[in-house]
Amino acid sequence: MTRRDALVAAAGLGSAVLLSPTAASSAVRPIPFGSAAQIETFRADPRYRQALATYCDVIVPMNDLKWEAIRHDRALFDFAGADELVGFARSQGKALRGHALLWGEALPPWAREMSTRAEAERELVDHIETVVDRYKGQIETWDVVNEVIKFDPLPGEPMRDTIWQRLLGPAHVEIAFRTAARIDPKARLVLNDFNFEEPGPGTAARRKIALDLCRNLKDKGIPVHGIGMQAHLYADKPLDIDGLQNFMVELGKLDLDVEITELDVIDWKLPADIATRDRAAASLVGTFLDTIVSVRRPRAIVTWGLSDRYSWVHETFPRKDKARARPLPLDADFKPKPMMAVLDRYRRSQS
Ligand code: 9MR
Repeated sequence: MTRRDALVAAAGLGSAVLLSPTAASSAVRPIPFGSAAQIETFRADPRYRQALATYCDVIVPMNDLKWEAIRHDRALFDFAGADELVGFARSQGKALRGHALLWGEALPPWAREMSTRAEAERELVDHIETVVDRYKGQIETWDVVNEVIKFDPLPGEPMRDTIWQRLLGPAHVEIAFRTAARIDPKARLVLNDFNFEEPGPGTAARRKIALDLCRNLKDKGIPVHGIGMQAHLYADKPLDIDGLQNFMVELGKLDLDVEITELDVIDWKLPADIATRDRAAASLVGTFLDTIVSVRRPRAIVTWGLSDRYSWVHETFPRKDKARARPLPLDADFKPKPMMAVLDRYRRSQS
C-alpha cells in the first residue's frame, strides 16, 4: 500500500477526493476566504475597508471580541468595536468568525486578578453567555478557546499556563464549549491554536493534544466542530508535510473540520530582496494549503490582515535591516502580491 493509499483508506475518502498537492489547487470547490479586521485601521483607512469588501467572504474582528476590548470595565460589556465590524460584514453580505471567547492573553487587569475557581467560572460563563447571545445568528463560527495548548508540551502537561488553567484546571475548555453550545446551538465551535505545522516532537505533541481535547469533548457529548490552525508560517522553517497530512486524516476520523484562521508569513530571516521574499512567501503558502487540501477541504481560509501596511509581524518579528515585513497577500499600497495569486487558486474559478 502506498502512503497515499493508506491516507485514502484511513480518511475513508474516495481516491478522487485525495489529490496530489499539485493537482489540488485546480480541482477544489471555492473555499471561503477572509481576513481579520482591526477596528482602528478600519475606521481610519478607506482603502482598508475597500480591500475587505473586495477580497473577503469572511470577516473576523481581530481584537474587538477579546476580553480586553469588551470587558475593560468589569461592570459592563462594551460592544462598540465589535458591533461596528459585525455591522459592516453583514451590510456587505460577509460571513463572520468570532475570535475568541476564551484566551489567556488580551485580558483586562481585573480578569488577571481573579482568585477563586467559583469567580473564574462565574465570569467565564457569564461572558460567553452574553457575547454569544448578542451575536447569535450573526457570528456563525466561534473560536471558543484560543491557544490553550502548552507551547512545548511535556508528557502529562498538555495545557498552557493561563489564569483559566490555574483556577479551573483543564475543565476550562469544557466549560467554554458547553456554554457556547447552550446559548447558540447552531454555531460552529472551534478550538483554535498555533504551530501545528513545524517538524519535531513538540509540534506532534501539540497536534495530538488538540485531537485529544476534541475527542474528550465529543465523548462527553459537548459539541466541537473543528480545529482552527492559525498558520503563522515561518518562511525560514520547513513544514512537516507528513505530520500535517496525518493530522488531517485524524481530524477526519473525529468528523472535525479544519479552518485556516490566521494565515501570514513571518519573513524576518529572509534576504532583503522583495521579489525573493514574495516568491518564498507565496510558495510556502501554496505548499501549506495544497498539503491541507490534499486530505481535507478547509471550511475557510483566513489571513491575519490583508495588507503589509498593517500587520503584527512587523513589530513582533522586526528584521535586522529594518525593512518592512511582507507577511500578507496585499502590499503596503494594497496591490496584490504573488501570495494573492496562490490564494486565488482556492478562492475563485474552480469547477
Ligand atoms: O494581531 C493581534 C494584535 O493586534 C493584538 O494586539 C494581539 C493581542 O490582542 O493579538 C494579535 O492577534 C493574535 C491572535 O489574537 C491570536 N493568535 C496570535 C495573534 C498574533 O499575535
